Amino acid sequence: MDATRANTTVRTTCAYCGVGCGVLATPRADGSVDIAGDPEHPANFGRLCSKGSALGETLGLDGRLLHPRVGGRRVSWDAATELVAERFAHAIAEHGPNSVALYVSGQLLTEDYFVANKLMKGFIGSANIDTNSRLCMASAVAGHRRAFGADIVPGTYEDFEQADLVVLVGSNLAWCHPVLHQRLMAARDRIGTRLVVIDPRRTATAVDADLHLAIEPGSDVALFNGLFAYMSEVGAVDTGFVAAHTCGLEQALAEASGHVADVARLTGLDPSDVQAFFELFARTEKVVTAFSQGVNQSVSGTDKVNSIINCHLISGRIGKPGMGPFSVTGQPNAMGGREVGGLATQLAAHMDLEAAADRERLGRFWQTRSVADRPGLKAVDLFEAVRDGRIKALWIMATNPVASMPDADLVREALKACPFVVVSDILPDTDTAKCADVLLPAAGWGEKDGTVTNSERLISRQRAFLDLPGEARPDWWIITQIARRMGFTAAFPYSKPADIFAEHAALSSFENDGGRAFDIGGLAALDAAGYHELAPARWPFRRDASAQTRFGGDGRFFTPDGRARFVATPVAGPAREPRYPMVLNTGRVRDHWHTMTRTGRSPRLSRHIAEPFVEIHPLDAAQAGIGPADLVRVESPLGQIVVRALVAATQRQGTVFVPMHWNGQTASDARVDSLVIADTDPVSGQPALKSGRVRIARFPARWYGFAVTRSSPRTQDCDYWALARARAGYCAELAGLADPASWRDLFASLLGFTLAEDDVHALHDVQSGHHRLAAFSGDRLLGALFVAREPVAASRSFLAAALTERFETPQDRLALLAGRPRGDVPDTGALVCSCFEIGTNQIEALVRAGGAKSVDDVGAKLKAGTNCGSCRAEIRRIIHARSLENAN
Ligand SMILES: Nc1nc2c(c(=O)[nH]1)N[C@H]1C(S)=C(S)[C@@H](COP(=O)(O)OP(=O)(O)OC[C@H]3O[C@@H](n4cnc5c(=O)[nH]c(N)nc54)[C@H](O)[C@@H]3O)O[C@H]1N2
Ligand SMILES: Nc1nc2c(c(=O)[nH]1)N[C@H]1C(S)=C(S)[C@@H](COP(=O)(O)OP(=O)(O)OC[C@H]3O[C@@H](n4cnc5c(=O)[nH]c(N)nc54)[C@H](O)[C@@H]3O)O[C@H]1N2
Ligand code: SF4
Ligand SMILES: [Mo]
Repeated sequence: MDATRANTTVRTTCAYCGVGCGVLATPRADGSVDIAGDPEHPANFGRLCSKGSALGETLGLDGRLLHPRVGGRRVSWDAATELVAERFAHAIAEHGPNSVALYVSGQLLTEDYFVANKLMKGFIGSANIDTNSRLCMASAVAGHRRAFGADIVPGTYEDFEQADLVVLVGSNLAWCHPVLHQRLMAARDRIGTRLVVIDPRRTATAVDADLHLAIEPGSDVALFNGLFAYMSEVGAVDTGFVAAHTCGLEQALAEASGHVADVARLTGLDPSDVQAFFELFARTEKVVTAFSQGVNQSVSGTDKVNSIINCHLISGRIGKPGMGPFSVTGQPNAMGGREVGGLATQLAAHMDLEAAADRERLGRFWQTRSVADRPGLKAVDLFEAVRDGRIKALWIMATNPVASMPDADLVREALKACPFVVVSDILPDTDTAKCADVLLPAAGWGEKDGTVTNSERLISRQRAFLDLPGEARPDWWIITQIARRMGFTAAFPYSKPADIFAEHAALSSFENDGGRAFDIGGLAALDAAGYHELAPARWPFRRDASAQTRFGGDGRFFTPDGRARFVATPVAGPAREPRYPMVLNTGRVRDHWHTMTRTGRSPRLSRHIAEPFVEIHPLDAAQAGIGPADLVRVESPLGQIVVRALVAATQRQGTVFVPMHWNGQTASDARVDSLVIADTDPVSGQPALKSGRVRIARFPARWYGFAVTRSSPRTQDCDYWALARARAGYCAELAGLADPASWRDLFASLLGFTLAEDDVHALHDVQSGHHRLAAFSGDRLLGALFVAREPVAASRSFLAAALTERFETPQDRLALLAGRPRGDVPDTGALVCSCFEIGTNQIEALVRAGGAKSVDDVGAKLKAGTNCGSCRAEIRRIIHARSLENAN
């Protein structure tokens, strides 16, 4: 490290979710980095969640891509960029601009995103650039544009704190936006905010709700249409606002039915719950309705968004303190991507691809005649075009579509069939990077500089606090080099992110008389120092400095007549597929991020949930003959995966939930998107990632195993495996359909080396099928394997900790094989609090001993739940379960 960096604290922004928390990062001389929340950042005021707090554990360089590679061989940057430019130019010359494509990401910084979009839509002259935001925010964008005439999020996080009622629709806020959730819960403690959660699953977020509506998947439109009609009937209408600032009320109301009985039937809810929700919503003025992927990722995603907005427009509850519809964004720069026009259907700075005046304006600004004049291919269509040969050259940046796109095996096939695939990533071996002809090493979080925009339109700086490793380069630099080599030198003169930001800001106010909501002209004159120092700034940030915190409160919208639109949202029936009777719901867990390329490297984050799973209602599990912790085959018309059964009444009957995180490096067959058919919303093109159709069956494992190993285990001899990082090595869950010829050989192959007789301790009970093996080098454990006929019951945390201990006596080694913690090493159980590494057993013991009656008591005694707060709902669940037990 550059010595000047050591011990210097840098203000930056978290690499993960759209809450956009400010982070203080302090690199140390030993290569570690201390991470703390930034007390001055207005998104988090010093808080961080478990993922943010563990950012320091994800920065190591092992496994990083540090040099450009062509066909697997290291080449110079000159050679790599020349090749990419030449192949793209060649495809364009032969087959036209629409024969090339870019697939980018809401995890790029605004500056990266801006130049990628400029290259494609302004100079190559095609709009074939789409982004993983198509899988994430496209329905929200389309819904905003239909209702408001522009992609605006009207409110701010403060509204969550000022509301009397917060309705969370298809949002697991406690796990996915934990710091915003914490702000909400803190406000609730002060002012008694009512909380309604609408989610088919009883999530950690739903546990805390006053009312949880475990809705039939996909039926949100029926619920909000019902609410809309009810509000009209009971007169919860702001007639002045509706008359002066909206249009389309009658047509929209004609589509909606407010009969509670109908709504209950369509949504699968109890009529009294529906009634209670309608009454509460109608009578509460200060309501925030926040929504996320349970809304967006649906064939009716855009209609869901508009059905929610309709309820806010009719009551005029928008753009005022404590009220409004609020789209919670996923990725750190989901919003920035929308500002630069990252979607194939938009132009930069919120200009409209389909409006000639906007295209001409952009051409004037960029001094180009090549502005794309028709929308490009949306993600699902784009990979379809790659597969059928229409796309000859594809460049993927900062996203892993072979793991995250629906019909993911088809995406892999498409990449294999494509004549030229370029991938810019920080890792060489993601499922997608493995399909690349050219790999370009990108700079990662902490190494790069730029800006991101969070859910509440706050633009914050991400700042570098580490040197660029190897030959890694920031994405904007890579794109700029290739643009120049394609002949666009004058249009890509950038030497630093500040140059790009200045152009982006200038474009936003170029010929903008207030008709375009996105205007940050007030930041266009920042010089390099001003950009370096830029404090979090909310848009709009106009040149005339007129302040505006929210949109819509003044009744002004961005449609041609300035009025907001009610949109009629018809109710669609659920699709049925008798051979695949269950609905496959997918999403996130608390401590992992997407395809695990970063959080998978953190031992701490890997302990909360260490294995891919399928959550099944007990009755469905019983019917399929699946017991707790069995392995399950989840099958769809597209393929199958094998994951662990989590049998729980939190799941709605007839539906299962599988997390999206596990990839080809962390599990044998757990890429859930290989099961999901690529059905899309007709308006937004966003895929329905929460409503696959599947059937489930017990995976007929002959044996189950659990192993800990010091180095990465070789799992090729196991039919099922899932890996997680541990403090000093790895944990592996294993299973096989047939016994191996020798358990010792299987163990040796797992460890990857031949074992000397003396180094192995083993216990075999052939009768019961229990086998336990451990290999030592001196007093250090190299690895251990526990095998059983049923799911292995040994304590994972105890065995993982054994990798860090010394085994001096034969008794110590025997105790390990017995699977028993030694007296001095208590078994902490499954991890609950990642920040302080507190497990279930510790919390249960405290509660059982009468030492804690509340989450705060647990915090006072064990510190659990007192830092990021992400685990408070789980602690509450443990206390609740124990108190029931004590009562019985
Ligand atoms: N820990 C963690 N946090 C993250 C991420 C991560 O990977 N890990 N990713 C970030 C990103 S990019 C995003 S987009 C956000 C996503 O944040 P969320 O949208 O909150 O997360 P998900 O788990 O995808 O889905 C939310 C909920 O939608 C529910 N749902 C499914 N179908 C329906 C339905 O038909 N109606 C309703 N009302 N609900 C339904 C699911 O049961 C699920 O609990 O999280 C961000 N934060
Ligand atoms: N079934 C199902 N599928 C889903 C979802 C779901 O809920 N269910 N959610 C969808 C949603 S909302 C989203 S947002 C997507 C997310 O899906 P992806 O975008 O595929 O997820 P990530 O794993 O975050 O991929 C980011 C990639 O960028 C790399 N990377 C990290 N930093 C940098 C950098 O600075 N530069 C470059 N060039 N690369 C970098 C990482 O190593 C990683 O390979 O998944 C979607 N897929
Ligand atoms: S809530 Fe957590 S993941 Fe999201 S930005 Fe804040 S610290 Fe990062
Ligand atoms: Mo997302």
